[in-house]
Amino acid sequence: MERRSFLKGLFASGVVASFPASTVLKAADEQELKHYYTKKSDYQIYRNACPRNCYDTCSIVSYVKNGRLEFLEGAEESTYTNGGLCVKGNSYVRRVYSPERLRTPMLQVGGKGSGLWKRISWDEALERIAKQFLKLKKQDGNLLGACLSKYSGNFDIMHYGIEGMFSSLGYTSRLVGTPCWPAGIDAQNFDMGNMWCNDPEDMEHSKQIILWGVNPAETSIHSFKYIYKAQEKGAKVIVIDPLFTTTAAKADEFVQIRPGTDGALALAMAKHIVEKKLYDKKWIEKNSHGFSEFKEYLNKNVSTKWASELTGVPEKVITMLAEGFVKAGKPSSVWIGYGMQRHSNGGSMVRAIDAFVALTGNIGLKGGGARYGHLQTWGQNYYLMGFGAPKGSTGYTGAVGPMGEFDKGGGAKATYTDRPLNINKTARELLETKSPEINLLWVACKNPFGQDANRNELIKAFKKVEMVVVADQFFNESAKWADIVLPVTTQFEENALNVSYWHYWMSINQAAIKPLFEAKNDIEIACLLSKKINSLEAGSCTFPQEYDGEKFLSKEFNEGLYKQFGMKDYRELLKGPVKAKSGLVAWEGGKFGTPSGKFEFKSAKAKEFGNAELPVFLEGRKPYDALRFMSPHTRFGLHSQFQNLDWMSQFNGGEPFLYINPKDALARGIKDLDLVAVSNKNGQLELKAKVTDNVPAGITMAYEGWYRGSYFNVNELVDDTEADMGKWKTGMPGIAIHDQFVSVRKI
Ligand SMILES: Nc1nc2c(c(=O)[nH]1)N[C@H]1C(S)=C(S)[C@@H](COP(=O)(O)OP(=O)(O)OC[C@H]3O[C@@H](n4cnc5c(=O)[nH]c(N)nc54)[C@H](O)[C@@H]3O)O[C@H]1N2
Ligand SMILES: Nc1nc2c(c(=O)[nH]1)N[C@H]1C(S)=C(S)[C@@H](COP(=O)(O)OP(=O)(O)OC[C@H]3O[C@@H](n4cnc5c(=O)[nH]c(N)nc54)[C@H](O)[C@@H]3O)O[C@H]1N2
Ligand SMILES: [Mo]
Repeated sequence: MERRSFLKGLFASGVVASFPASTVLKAADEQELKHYYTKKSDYQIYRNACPRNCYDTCSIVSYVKNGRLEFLEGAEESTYTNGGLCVKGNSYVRRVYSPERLRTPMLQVGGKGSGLWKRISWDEALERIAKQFLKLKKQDGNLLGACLSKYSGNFDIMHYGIEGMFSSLGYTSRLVGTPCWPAGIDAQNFDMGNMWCNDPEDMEHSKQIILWGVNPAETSIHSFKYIYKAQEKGAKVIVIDPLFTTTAAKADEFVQIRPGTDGALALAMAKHIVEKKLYDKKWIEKNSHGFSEFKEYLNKNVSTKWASELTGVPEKVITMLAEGFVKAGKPSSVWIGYGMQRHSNGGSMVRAIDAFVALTGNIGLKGGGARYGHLQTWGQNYYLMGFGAPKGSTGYTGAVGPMGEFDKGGGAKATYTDRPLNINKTARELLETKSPEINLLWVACKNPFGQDANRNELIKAFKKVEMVVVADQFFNESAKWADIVLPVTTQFEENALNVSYWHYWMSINQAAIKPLFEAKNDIEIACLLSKKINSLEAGSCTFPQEYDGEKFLSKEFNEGLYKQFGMKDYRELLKGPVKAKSGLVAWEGGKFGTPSGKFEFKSAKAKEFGNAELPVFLEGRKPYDALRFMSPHTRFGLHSQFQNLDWMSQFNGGEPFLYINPKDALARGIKDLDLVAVSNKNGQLELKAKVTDNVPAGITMAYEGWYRGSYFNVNELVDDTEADMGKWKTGMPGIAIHDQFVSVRKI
């Protein structure tokens, strides 16, 4: 931020050359100094956006000179981005020009994992892939043997054209669901009828904020200014987390809880305010359904003593937390983190927290709410998804569910669909799916080896599939196990459109520079594949055959979107990001999207999906090894992205650590920075230990991520155990990423 405001000052004065660089900028390298001596008018300025899977989805302004991206700033028009980028955003220039970017299509001639690669032309790559699609169709009578693994490497709207490419080829197999937030999505849908939260910018009006299992100081830094503003106005900020996080360090109070027990805490808080008659009786009577049954459940099953034993939180703290939230007054808010629900009982924890917030009457208020996420601004046309399967295509007719087999029972049903496979069990699905087996896997915007469970099983799975295609910017471990690698562009080399699942801004992304090397964007690749496969066998693909980024982008807008954003033409976005004009307060007036139209303490829908009707306590997974292992997110990377850059590596030290409590370290003879082996039934990692009481005894932690020069992968230790919810709205249950256990020893 400092550097940005410095630059801003320089630009405001028009010319920079008068600054005595030697005194002010001692630390700046030559590359940086160049900017301080130039006029803003020397640059071509473009609008861009960060398309990564992140709350903040920043609006970017980029500065280009002689066709080269020189530097970036956060857009100032967005009050959320507010002119500043995070450490990752500021490293983008290096990402674009990274010497390690994939440059040309490649074929692994020695077979998967052999490391024997040959550079091939785009034409050869596409011909090989097209022929594999045609072979499978001929052999199986359908394209269910082709599978797409795509998630969140790039979350811009245009990239849904990758799914569109698959739909345009026929009915295929899809790894559906999400490893990210599904349990909480279902929970909020059961309770309120949608996942919908307020504009984060209104947190500044909150009288108290509980950050419950969320770490915005690392994962949503732009939200923090609103938290600080609330704090400055006297709001207490409380963090509930098993780990003493960066966010906890900035809070007024930190409540350290045993992982997976938050349901008990929230229910005990609910019981306490019901007992003390501190709940919002009027709101509950008017706007809720099933309160008396919930109250009965609390009376029979919940006590602060019971919750204290389970959670490790003293009874007094539980009652103070509950009373404090009510007494702070309205509006007060709870931000429920995605990290918290990655447990076998994650959905039930979110339901319990929702119930507590509802009891306090804080839902539906500006500055209030049980905040989780929203998709209110995602009403684009998804134009590239709409072309449909070629005439005569057949597909899946079986039950929709994990491991579901293609029903060959005569194809009695007239309608075909794609075959859904579970994204959280990718290895298992690739190995076990039959009739037909998966023999073409297309991986884009996804790094299964970095981010999916059962890494060692994935090696077998990738080897089993006849052809694996990985489209990426970098040679990650998924690429290592591919047959064909396709180099893709960064967002600065393509047209795109971005919205957030947290804030309410929409940003356009322009092609600021030409594609580097032979890289092509995913949608152009789809067009080229369409052209190629149709040339081999006419009528094989309905996807457009000519790429036109601007035209495709223009097709995303509709009247509803224009109305919501108060726009007449999408080109208005070229002047800067635009914020939605409506929907900024979730559930205003107590009108909910549930069958009863009320907040449902008692949800028939939850029962339909095999969950309890009420927000009840569900016990977490039993330990299967000595210490719990958690793998949360870090500010220096976004999943497997950014930490592979040389800049970030220099900045961050570039190596992973196992964080372990002094007690656990002492018991194992481990000293700070000793090399340790961390192992369990799934695999083993070797890394240095950091002995710290930021993690409590009994818990170890390593940040997820891919580090430069290594295939280090926390998912070596993570299995594919399911979360309790997610199936309804995302198609598959979530994954219990933090319910893992390990042994640790010095090596
Ligand atoms: N152990 C553990 N595992 C986790 C998590 C955890 O906390 N702990 N978090 C989970 C969560 S919350 C999530 S959301 C997932 C994320 O999992 P992924 O969606 O797989 O995550 P990324 O590493 O962000 O992106 C995947 C790849 O997309 C590539 N990419 C970027 N832009 C483009 C593009 O335009 N086109 C193409 N073709 N590729 C592109 C990147 O280079 C990267 O290799 O991970 C999950 N896995
Ligand atoms: N810099 C950066 N920003 C990111 C990302 C990134 O990788 N890097 N990823 C983006 C994505 S895809 C996501 S999903 C979000 C994730 O955003 P967050 O949810 O903020 O991040 P996590 O690190 O997954 O988890 C948050 C916290 O949950 C805690 N937690 C785990 N189990 C429990 C529990 O049982 N109870 C409680 N109370 N807390 C628990 C962890 O200790 C951790 O501190 O961030 C987004 N933003
Ligand atoms: Mo995520």
